[in-house]
Amino acid sequence: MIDYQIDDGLCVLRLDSPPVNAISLALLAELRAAVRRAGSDPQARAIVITGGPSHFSAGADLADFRATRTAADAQRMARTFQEAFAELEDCEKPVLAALAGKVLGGALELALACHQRIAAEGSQFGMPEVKLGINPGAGGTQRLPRLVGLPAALGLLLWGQSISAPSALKIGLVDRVCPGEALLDTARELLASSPLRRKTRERTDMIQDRPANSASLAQAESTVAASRPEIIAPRTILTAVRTGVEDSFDAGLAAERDGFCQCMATRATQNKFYVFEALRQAAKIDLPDATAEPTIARVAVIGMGTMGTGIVQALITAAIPVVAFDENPAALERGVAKIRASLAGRVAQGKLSDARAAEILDRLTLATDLRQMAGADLVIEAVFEDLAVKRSTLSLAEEICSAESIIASNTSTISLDRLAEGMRHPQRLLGLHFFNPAQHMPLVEVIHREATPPGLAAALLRFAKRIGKKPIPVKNREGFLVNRLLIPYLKEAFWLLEAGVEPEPIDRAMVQFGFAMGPFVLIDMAGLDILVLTDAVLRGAFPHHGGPPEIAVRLVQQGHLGQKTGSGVYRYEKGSHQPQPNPVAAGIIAEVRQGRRSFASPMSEGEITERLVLRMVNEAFSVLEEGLCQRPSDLDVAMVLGTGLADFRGGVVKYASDLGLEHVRARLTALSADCGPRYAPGKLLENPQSLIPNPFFPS
Ligand code: T1G
Repeated sequence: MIDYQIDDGLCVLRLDSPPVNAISLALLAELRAAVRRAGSDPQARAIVITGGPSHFSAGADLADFRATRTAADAQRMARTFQEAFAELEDCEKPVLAALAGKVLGGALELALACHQRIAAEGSQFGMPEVKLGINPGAGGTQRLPRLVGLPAALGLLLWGQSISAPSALKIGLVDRVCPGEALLDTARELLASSPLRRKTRERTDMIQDRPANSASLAQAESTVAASRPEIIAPRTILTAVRTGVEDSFDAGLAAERDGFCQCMATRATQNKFYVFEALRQAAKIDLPDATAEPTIARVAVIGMGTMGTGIVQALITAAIPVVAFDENPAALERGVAKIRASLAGRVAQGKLSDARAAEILDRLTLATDLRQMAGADLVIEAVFEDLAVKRSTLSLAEEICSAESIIASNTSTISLDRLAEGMRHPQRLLGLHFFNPAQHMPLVEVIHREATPPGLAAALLRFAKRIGKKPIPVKNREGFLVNRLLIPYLKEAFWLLEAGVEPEPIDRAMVQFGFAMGPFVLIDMAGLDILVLTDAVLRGAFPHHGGPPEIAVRLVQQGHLGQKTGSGVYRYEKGSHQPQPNPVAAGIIAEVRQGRRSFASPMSEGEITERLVLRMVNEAFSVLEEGLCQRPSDLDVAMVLGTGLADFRGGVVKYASDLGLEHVRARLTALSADCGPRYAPGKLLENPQSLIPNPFFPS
């Protein structure tokens, strides 16, 4: 794990623990021993600590966290890192960190404890701990402010974003930037010219301006005040930083350890770790060897509506040549104009160069003649969500493209078996369900049927990874994973309206629960017509879902489809996405309530949350019972990536597991008595063992 080399008076210690040089406690102990050895090695005038070209290190080994069962374990872990890095800092010989690739979390803290730092071009520096719901535990909250000052340090610690090598040089995080291949030579030259042993912990020049410090801390307080109460890491970071600046380095270290322990004990942090792991698990798909797979080099997309346009942009941005077809030339123009505007926006933000933007657009061919798609290896159908429209498009595509081509539908709900009826080669139809906006949303449901040859499913899963998406393999069934849960949830929200609850408290409750937006703001964005259409498909397959949500049906009948028509459940000023009360909707809601003899009757936030979230939970357990995904955590990953459900909830299945499945079953049974069979718990909940064990700190 630590490669020890003496090279002309320099002791080079190289972290060597693939794939990302994660710093396990074992590696840390080995590093400590190696530094001690170099410290007394007469051949070594100075020490260089380095790693691999793509990863100096991804930080502390998250696998070690699984063994963290108690607060004492967490204390011990943080103290071990802190003491190891303090010993390194006290080394009698100059220690220089030669950094390349990713330098994250505990790895950056290791570099901060070195006396000097140089970086290869292309390196990335970050303290992502806050994204895992923890504060750094290896001295980062103390050394970072002392090296780069409070504003830069708080930015890195509270947001967890990575910065580039030039930015790191600018804030003083590193002392030099050089080409990767010159890293060791630059280290040698710097150690020869200035063999410094400057201890970051003793530096005060960047934190001695007390009024400036107070101003930075006060500004950070307001940021932290806005963060979710469940996620305490921003607060513990601020407490540790403030203690270290206003009291002492050692007091700051103690506050850092305490904060680390408090974070580790929270459910929110446990769930963030669960989602981190679940995401990596989801990527592990048993794929047959690629030899049996068709190559996908050229792609055709049929339909340049909202989804088609987003899919085309995602593909050409991922270096895939695309032929985009739409029978309506105006739709083609609108689509390409949208892509141009989106790319121009990224150029304006400095995220893309003009040349790259032009390169991306060059990969796009617009077609008004279907025959132009003949050479495509993959044809993606992204036309309107209607069975007949999709079927005729699929059979047209079959006529045009070769028998070897894969045909994929971007349907969000319709069974592929129904879409394949009438196709000449139905076995080559799969689902490739992107999420809106497709150019940004990471999730893709890759849907396979009984008849799907494994090689085709594998080819699409690999293809989705190739274009930078997070694919989840799903067995074909109406609604697949996300919409199977989301549509009943949205429908239930409309039933709460009928029952007398107002839209605003329902939306507020779901934002409070952890969704990026409430159900009505979401459906206004996606379109109420989509809800009515997809619900019709699900009702056909799952009659126990109950009848159509009447308020939604009436709004659609009267043309209130949501943002795209300026009004849905809410009203929208031209060019604004800010929801305003919609008197028309209020009128329809009152009429439907009257018809149901129900009146405005408030419901507590807890009741609203239980009603909506347990509706998804029950559907989730049906999905697991039907074996539609490889593992329960895949369903959680799909809901977190596909619906904006916050990762601190872990996902719908994890949430139920945290509530306790006995309790969930009892609540569902009670709700089914009031609301009907859509809440009746399924077989999987009949003998509920804990489905997803808690990663650490058993409750
Ligand atoms: N520990 C253990 N394994 C890790 C790991 C880590 N920190 N980071 C990545 N892996 C594994 C990952 O599970 C996968 O394994 C493989 O590496 C490739 O990862 C004391 C407390 C580094 C940007 O939060 O953000 O330091 O699935 O598929 O897309 O204060 O992984 O192949 O078996 O994600 O190229 C802080 C977490 C730790 C960084 C690479 N560090 N990692 O992304 O590949 S806490 C982080 C990442 C800490 C100190 C504190 C990303 C990546 P497998 P990958 P990638």
